[in-house]
Amino acid sequence: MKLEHIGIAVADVETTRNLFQLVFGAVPYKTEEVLSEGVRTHFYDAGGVKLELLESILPDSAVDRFIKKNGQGLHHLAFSVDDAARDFDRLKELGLRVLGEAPSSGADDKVIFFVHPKDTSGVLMEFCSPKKP
Ligand code: CMX
Repeated sequence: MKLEHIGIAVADVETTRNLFQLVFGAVPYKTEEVLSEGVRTHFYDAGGVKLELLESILPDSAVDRFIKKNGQGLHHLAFSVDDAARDFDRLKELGLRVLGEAPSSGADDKVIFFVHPKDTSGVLMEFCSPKKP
């Protein structure tokens, strides 16, 4: 099991970026939009694991719905796997509700998929593997 990043849904990304800069002197090493997920992502290196700030850029994106329902906060844990496509099929065969028809292209050069939080102890889990060259 390898934790790759922690996703945090933020309502006002500038406030959180300023906080991280003030508290840790940290700035994102990458900012990237993932239009298929309706988000802009801001990645921090937190020493062996990454933090991903998630800013909704489309109305009714998963993050927009999450913030409207819960407010900003911890959104998901992402685990690194060798081959997201293989694990997508494997977890589906185990009876878990994998979300979407297939893994998709995510931020930070990853192929990603999610499992419904109701099947994973209430924590939304992402599985990601490096994009093949
Ligand atoms: N963590 C824990 N529970 C969550 C959750 C989250 N992030 N998001 C939703 N839930 C819970 C809801 O509270 C709800 O529980 P109750 O039925 O007890 O109220 C249940 O899951 C269903 O949620 P919903 O609000 O009714 O439904 P949504 O339409 O928002 O769908 C989900 C939820 C997980 C299927 C959807 O958010 C999804 O497909 N997520 C995967 C994609 C994603 O999250 N993308 C954003 C990140 C992109 C990135 O990192 O690049």
